[in-house]
Amino acid sequence: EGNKKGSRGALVVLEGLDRSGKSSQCTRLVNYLEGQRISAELWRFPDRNTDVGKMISAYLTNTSQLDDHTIHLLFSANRWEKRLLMETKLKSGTTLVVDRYSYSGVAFSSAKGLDIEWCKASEVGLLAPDLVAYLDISPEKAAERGGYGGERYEKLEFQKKVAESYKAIHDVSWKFVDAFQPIEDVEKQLQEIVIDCVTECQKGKKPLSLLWS
Ligand code: 2DT
Ligand code: MG
Repeated sequence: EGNKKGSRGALVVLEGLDRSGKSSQCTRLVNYLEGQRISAELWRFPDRNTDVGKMISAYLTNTSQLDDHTIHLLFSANRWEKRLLMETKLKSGTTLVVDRYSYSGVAFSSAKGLDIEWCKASEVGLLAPDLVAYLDISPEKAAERGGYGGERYEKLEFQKKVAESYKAIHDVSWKFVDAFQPIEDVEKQLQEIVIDCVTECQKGKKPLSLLWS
């Protein structure tokens, strides 16, 4: 792994509304990749373990109040502080399966009314994913699954705005997966999409690129 020139791991991002199944699918995907003898790690943003992540967590649990721009920049900072490690891991041949990334950053902040271009600016220069898989489910169906916690943003009305934001920022490279299917069907589709991407990156002909492109 990672010894052939240019060979590297893939940066795979799962996006979607709350309760779309991202976290379960990320876990299943990493297990699958490991079963295929592919070195893989599960990452998630926000990473609540860092100092910045603790500020984010306090905001999400309504323990602290922050200006919309301020929290947006903290979410970005939380990715910037992980950027170097991310690059090191990818170059050493490890595939990263990431539960939310810059797209959540832009979708959630712009759903609050912030300008999309302003939201993107703090993400420019972060590593661009090799694949974005969007777990597609309507806000209503996601809400019916229950299990919204008490966190900020976990409300149907706001999730509807986030769904609109995702529609505004997605591009043709995104893979949309119907997330209302049985969990095993979603899992199978993701495996097929992801294995191709991992194989391409292993071949070493696809250099890492940067957001926002
Ligand atoms: P989780 O429920 O996945 O822990 O996310 N969010 C996330 C943002 O507003 N901006 C970001 O950059 C990221 C990564 C989405 C907690 C909430 O944080 C939102 C839901
Ligand atoms: Mg959540």
